[in-house]
Amino acid sequence: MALSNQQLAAIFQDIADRLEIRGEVVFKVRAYRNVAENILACPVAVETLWREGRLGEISGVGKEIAKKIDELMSTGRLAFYERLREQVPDGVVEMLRVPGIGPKRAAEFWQQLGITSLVELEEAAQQGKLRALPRMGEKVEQNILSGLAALKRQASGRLRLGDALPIAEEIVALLRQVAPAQHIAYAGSLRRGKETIGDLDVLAAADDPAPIIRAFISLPRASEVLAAGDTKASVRLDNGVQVDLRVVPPYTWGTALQYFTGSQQHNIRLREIAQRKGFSLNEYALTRQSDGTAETFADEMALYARLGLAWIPPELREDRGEIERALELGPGRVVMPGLITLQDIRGDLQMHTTWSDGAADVMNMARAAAARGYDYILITDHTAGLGVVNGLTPERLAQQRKEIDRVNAQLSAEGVKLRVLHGAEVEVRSDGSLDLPDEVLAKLDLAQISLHSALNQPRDQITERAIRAMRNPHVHILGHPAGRLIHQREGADYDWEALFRAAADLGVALEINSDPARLDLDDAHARRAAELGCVFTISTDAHHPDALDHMRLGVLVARRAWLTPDQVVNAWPLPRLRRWRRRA
Ligand code: DGT
Ligand code: CA
Ligand code: CA
Ligand code: ZN
Repeated sequence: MALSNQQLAAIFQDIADRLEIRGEVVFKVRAYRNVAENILACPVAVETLWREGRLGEISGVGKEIAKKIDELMSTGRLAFYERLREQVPDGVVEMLRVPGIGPKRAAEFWQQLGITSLVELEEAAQQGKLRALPRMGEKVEQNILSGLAALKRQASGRLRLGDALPIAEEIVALLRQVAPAQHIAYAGSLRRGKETIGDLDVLAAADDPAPIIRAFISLPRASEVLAAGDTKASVRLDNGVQVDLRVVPPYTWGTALQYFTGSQQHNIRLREIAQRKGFSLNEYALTRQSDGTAETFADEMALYARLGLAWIPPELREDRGEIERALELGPGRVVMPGLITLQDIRGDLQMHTTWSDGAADVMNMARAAAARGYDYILITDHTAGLGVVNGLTPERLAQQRKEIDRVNAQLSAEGVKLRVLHGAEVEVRSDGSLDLPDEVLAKLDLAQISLHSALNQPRDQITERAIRAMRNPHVHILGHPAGRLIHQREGADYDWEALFRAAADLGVALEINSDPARLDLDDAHARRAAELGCVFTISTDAHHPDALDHMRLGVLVARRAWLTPDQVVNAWPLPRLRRWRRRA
């Protein structure tokens, strides 16, 4: 078993990490770290030194460590290390990769909160659970969340929509302070609402670009200026994301915004249309090829109109049929004018409270939702089958109903229009049976079902399982259908066509889960489901009042799926929702 110096050093480094997390005395931990460094710096293969009995020549290698190297070299294993790996979970060591987390913090998260993976760490930070620990506050949680986002971005090269959006908004707001009267907007895949973003594209209109460029390259979060010219610049942010800025003259705003919004496929189609009319099209102008006269456009609508097209919402610009629709409708019109918007949303149909793994009680979630202008919310705490959380039994559900009745009475006494509905996120067991008996389900205002376990079942089995669960007449919503986590976990391998046909047939709504890690269903699946006649819910799955703001992410997914309010159950007034509940 030949171990390279790097491999050996990595083992000792890992031993040091795990010992430190376990709370070992400092000098011992330092001894392993020193050895790891000295092995890396060693010009000779440690294996050679070992064969020649010269391990003592490596600085820091005493008797104890020499014995360990000997065991590793001769057997390829190290009993001490294997025991240590059982004692300290890999997921806890992985936390050290998050900027701002050292062994002490990792140990606290593990021992005080039972966190043993990055996924659990992220959930705990989002739910505001870390701030309960000593010397930790909201700021630390925010830093950990942005550190986690940076890690994920490194792994995939792309940032999740929910992580990119606040960053872009902050940049736009800061630039706007410099040039308050000008157009400033993000473009690119973010404006189209894609679920992941490669880089951020920011566009500004100004006669004098200099102050905007200066403000951009000195953004507090910019750690590196990649390029800075008279009208464009690029920076890298502290979390590794690249941001490109273009400043254009105001009279070309429409042409530039259209071009930099993309998608590339959409732009290619648009250029073809321009060429057929005898023009060339770029980010500056539409230019007549016969005589070179250039037309510029101050807004996008005018550009689309000049090409004979209706204006197309950015979320649809993927060359998935929107150009054909725009040609049919013609200039001055809008493609899918009824596309769902955040203002159409009247309620949120998935959230958790302190009854299971949420951070706030029913009343606080209700007040937070009322502050967002909603007419209703559905409380959907986990049922007991999920195991890991404080899940609801039929008895506790009955108690929860009483609390919800009290909250509703209080809200109505205060003149608040919001109503709290009683639901549950019911576990679908691996055979498709549900975690609550029918007579309990029947008492809920709406029942949502979710699969959290055995997501890797073969296609036929998991499809059958979900359909069996949806056949229960008390079931209304299938939560986060794929069960995917962006950058972390592929979803279930359904026969999607069969699943969607069954949902449409049974009148079960499919959730578009707005959690930044989920966005599930995704845009393509939701669009296909809609074609097959399904209806949807757009929910936040909030475990904390602040997470109710994720609704806009789900709405972006729904817009990319071409959905209208008529297809989204929680865009309906409460009486229509109640009628739908009693469907045959
Ligand atoms: P991303 O950043 O990978 O998430 O995707 P986008 O769509 O933001 O792509 P990006 O940042 O490379 O470029 C922004 C937009 O600029 C893109 O959507 C369309 C436009 N664009 C960039 N390069 C080209 C090009 O070579 N041809 C055309 N037609 N458009 C381009
Ligand atoms: Ca981009
Ligand atoms: Ca770009
Ligand atoms: Zn939960």
